[in-house]
Amino acid sequence: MATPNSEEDQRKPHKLTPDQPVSLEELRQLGVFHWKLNADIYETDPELEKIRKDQGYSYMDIISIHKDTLPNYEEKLKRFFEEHLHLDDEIRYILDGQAYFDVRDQEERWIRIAMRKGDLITLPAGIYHRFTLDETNYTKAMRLFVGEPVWKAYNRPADDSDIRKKYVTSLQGC
Ligand code: KMT
Ligand code: NI
Repeated sequence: MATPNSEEDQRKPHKLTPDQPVSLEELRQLGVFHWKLNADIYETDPELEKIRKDQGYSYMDIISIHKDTLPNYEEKLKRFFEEHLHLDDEIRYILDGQAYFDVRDQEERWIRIAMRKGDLITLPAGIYHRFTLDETNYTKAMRLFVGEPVWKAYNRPADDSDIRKKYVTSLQGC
């Protein structure tokens, strides 16, 4: 993990010097949860089945993010990298390739989360975040959702929205 802030190529690691690693515990305090699974068996994986059942992730689809497979690739990647939030949790499971999710911490710093094959992550509703491919320019991800998916993104600033207020309140006392 690292903290990107510069105008440099978004696909680069953007680690601070010296590097400032962020623990999974710190991510949990932001409401971000992580599992490591075996992506080679995702179609039959009982561990994934259990998570889906326990969390109510009834919906799933698979998105392949590569210039030859994703319609409107450039435009979508640009949109994914704009700082935004959603009204629901964003749940992504990397099946192949790799990518970065950036999330804001309590002090507005960016935390860059390097996602590799087998990483499943949940970003809470109301957290400001963004997504980018890395220099390999390819990932395949499963998108999970509770009920019918809503992909709508609210670009920052969305500070007056109920979901943002609820999220900010949930951080207090951490
Ligand atoms: C989002 O809303 O940030 C995304 O859907 C990111 C791309 S899906 C791997
Ligand atoms: Ni998002």
